[in-house]
Amino acid sequence: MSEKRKQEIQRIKELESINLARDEIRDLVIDTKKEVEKDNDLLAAQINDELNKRGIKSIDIVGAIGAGKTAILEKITEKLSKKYRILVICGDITTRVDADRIEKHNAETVQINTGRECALNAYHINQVIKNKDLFDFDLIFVENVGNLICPSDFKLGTDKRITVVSITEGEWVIEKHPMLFKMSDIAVINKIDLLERLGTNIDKMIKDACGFNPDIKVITTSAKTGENIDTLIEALEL
Ligand SMILES: Nc1nc2c(ncn2[C@@H]2O[C@H](COP(=O)(O)OP(=O)(O)O)[C@@H](O)[C@H]2O)c(=O)[nH]1
Ligand SMILES: [Mg+2]
Repeated sequence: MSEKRKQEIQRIKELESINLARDEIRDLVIDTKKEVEKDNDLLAAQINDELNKRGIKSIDIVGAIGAGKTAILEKITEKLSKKYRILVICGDITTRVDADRIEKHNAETVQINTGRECALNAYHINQVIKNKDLFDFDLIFVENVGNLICPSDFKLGTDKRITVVSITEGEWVIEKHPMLFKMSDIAVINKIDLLERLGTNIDKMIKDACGFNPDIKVITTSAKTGENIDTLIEALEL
C-alpha cells in the first residue's frame, strides 16, 4: 500500500475517534486504539509469514450482510476444490449457517462466533490455524462478519482482501465506505443479474472504487447465474 494511502487511512481513523471521548482523555483513546491495531497487525504479519512458508494462499472476503459473500464462496469453492484443498473460516456473531452452506461445496469449514464483535481479527484466525494441521490445505478463505465498517480496523494476515457489495445496496454504497476500498485488492459488485430491474448506476460504483484506490480490480458478478465468477477466480492469482 502506498504511503499516501496509508496516511489517508490514518486521517479517517483519527477523524472517527474525535467524537469518541471527552477532551481530557481523547488522546489516550486514540493512542489505545492505535496500540490495539498495531498489536493486531503484528500478529497478522506473523500469520501471513506462516501461511506463505507452507505455500498456502489466503484471501479474506468482507462486505455487508446479504451482499453475497457466502454465495460467491459457494461458487468459488465448488470450482476450485477440484484443484485445491480448501479451508473456509466463517465469521458470524451467533450462527453457523454460512459454514454449513459452504461445506456442501467440497471445502472444510470452521465457524467462528464473535458474540457481539462486528469483525474478525488476527487473534481469531491465529486460533484456527494453531489448531489445524496446515499440511491439509492449499488455500484458505475467510468470510468476515457482515459489516462494511469494522473489518477495516483489523488485518487478518491474508494475501488478498476482497470487498463485496451488491447493486441492491444502491450506487452510493462504495462512495460511503472509503476505508475498505482503500484497503482491498479486489472490489466485487455482485447481483448484476438484477441490473435491469433496479437500474443501479454501476459505472458510478466502479468509478468510486477506482477513485479511492487506483490499484483495485473491480469485477461485476452474479453469484446466482455464475457470471464473471471465473474472472474473479483469475483475479485471485492463485
Ligand atoms: N439475485 C441474486 N441474488 C444473490 C446473488 N448473490 C447472493 N444472492 C442472494 O442474496 C442473499 C444473501 O446472500 P449471502 O450469500 O447469504 O450474502 P452474505 O450475507 O454476504 O454472505 C441470498 O438470498 C442469496 O441467494 C446474486 O448474484 N444475485
Ligand atoms: Mg454470509
